[in-house]
Amino acid sequence: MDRRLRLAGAAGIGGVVGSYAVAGYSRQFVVAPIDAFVVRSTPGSLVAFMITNVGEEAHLLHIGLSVALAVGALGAAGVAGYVGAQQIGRASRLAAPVLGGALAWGVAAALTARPVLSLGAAVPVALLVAVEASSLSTAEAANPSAGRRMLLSEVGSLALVALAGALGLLRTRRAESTPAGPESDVDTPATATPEEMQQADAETATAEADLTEVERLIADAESQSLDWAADGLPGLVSEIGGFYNVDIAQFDPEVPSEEWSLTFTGAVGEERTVTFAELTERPVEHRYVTLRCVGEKLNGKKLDTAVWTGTPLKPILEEVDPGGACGCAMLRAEDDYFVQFPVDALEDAFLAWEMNGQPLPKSHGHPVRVLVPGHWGETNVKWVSEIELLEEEANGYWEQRGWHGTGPVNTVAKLWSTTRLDGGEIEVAGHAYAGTRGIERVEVSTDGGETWTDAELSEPLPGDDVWRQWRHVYAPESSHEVVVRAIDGTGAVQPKEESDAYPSGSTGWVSKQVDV
Ligand SMILES: Nc1nc2c(c(=O)[nH]1)N[C@H]1C(S)=C(S)[C@@H](COP(=O)(O)O)O[C@H]1N2
Ligand SMILES: [Mo]
Repeated sequence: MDRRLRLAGAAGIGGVVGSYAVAGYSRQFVVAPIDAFVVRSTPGSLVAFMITNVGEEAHLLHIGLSVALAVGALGAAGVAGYVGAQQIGRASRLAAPVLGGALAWGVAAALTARPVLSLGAAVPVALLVAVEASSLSTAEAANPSAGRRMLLSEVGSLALVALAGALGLLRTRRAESTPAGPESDVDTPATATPEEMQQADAETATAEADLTEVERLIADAESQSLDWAADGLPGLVSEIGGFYNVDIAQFDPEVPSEEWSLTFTGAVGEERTVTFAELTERPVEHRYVTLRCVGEKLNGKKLDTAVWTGTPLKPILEEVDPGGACGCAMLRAEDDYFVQFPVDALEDAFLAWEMNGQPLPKSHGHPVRVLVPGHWGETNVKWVSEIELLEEEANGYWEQRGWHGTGPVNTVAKLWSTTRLDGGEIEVAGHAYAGTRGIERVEVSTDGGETWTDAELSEPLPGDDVWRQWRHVYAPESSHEVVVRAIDGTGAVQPKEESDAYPSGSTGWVSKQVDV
């Protein structure tokens, strides 16, 4: 029994590591579908608790569980093969690894639907079962060198695990550094058809033609950024690599542009499917748009801005003649994410395929995402695939889990940095955002909220859904509490009353104790 458990552990780890070596940290990794299942079956209240209290590290928990489940499944396959072969009879030295490997292959292929890549999981399982079968027979033969051979095989396995791990890491890095697109997709055949090449050319061409315009917008944002002492804060346009990320799935969908399409279904005059080529031929616009996640803490950093390139959704929507009694639509995506939304609120929505002049990175929805001005991050559906016009309201993914995140964002002024300047003065700085209401003023109090002074603000960037930077420098007299609040474009002061992110977004004023 003990031996079998050890074999299961070794074969399971070998299989998972082997799969990682060939697939990297992608959707083809055996752990990915298990993780999707784990995430899907986690109760909403637990997810909300994790997001607000544990944060990003919570991912480690479900990924850890999913890896353990994958090890268990592949290990069980290996042991089943081994035991099965023993039942059959004497031929177990050959039969065991073949059977064990085949079962592991079946498990991996069933999970990932990638028969060839599943060999990466199956081969190590077969090898480890083979080692066990042969060590058992040598042990039975009381071979004096059996102990040494066992040790050798253990050291050998460890080395293989390390090698496979390195391979997988390399593969993951490479997949991340190449912009997500046809070239980084495993399934793309090596020889592209003429249409495919044209398609790829068109995509690069739009990227190039737009570059100057986008570059100008990025340069404008740079020159309008406040000149502050603060270190490590985003500019008015966030770097792609620093742009926050929120995904329901740990493994992002991989959707080549030429395989992408958006279908309008449900209560429409006529069902209609738009391809990537059709979409990018429509009138192109570049917009500064800020996104903020409803699940972030009051002074959290799930707030970023990019220059997005895309086309307005409204004209396309009008072409399909939308109907439906509720005046609402369900937006669906390739990762089985879905958001329900009033059609009116989609009036100003945007279908974006570039971010800061680059094709959308995989993690931000490649090839096309929705941007809805002024609404919480969750409405900005990535990898969007379907817009269904509904007759009746229905809950979206997060709404099913108790969140109220489809409405307009709350007003917030972040206090992201407190810097002691050389002269002994203190600079406080951050970003402020109020969606389409815009930021009118930011006020700072250095006496715990008794008196308020206007902070310096960056010039507003064009667009109706962009943050602003604020900064205030003062000479402290004694230890004190600094508080910051924003006033939006309608004149409303950011509400003082404090609440957690769950379910409607955090509220309150950010404050910080400063000791001098
Ligand atoms: N398809 C899909 N779209 C999605 C999500 C997702 O998990 N899947 N997350 C949403 C949430 S909660 C937020 S806050 C934003 C984050 O966008 P980003 O990852 O590009 O910053 O995307 C939204 N769109
Ligand atoms: Mo979010």
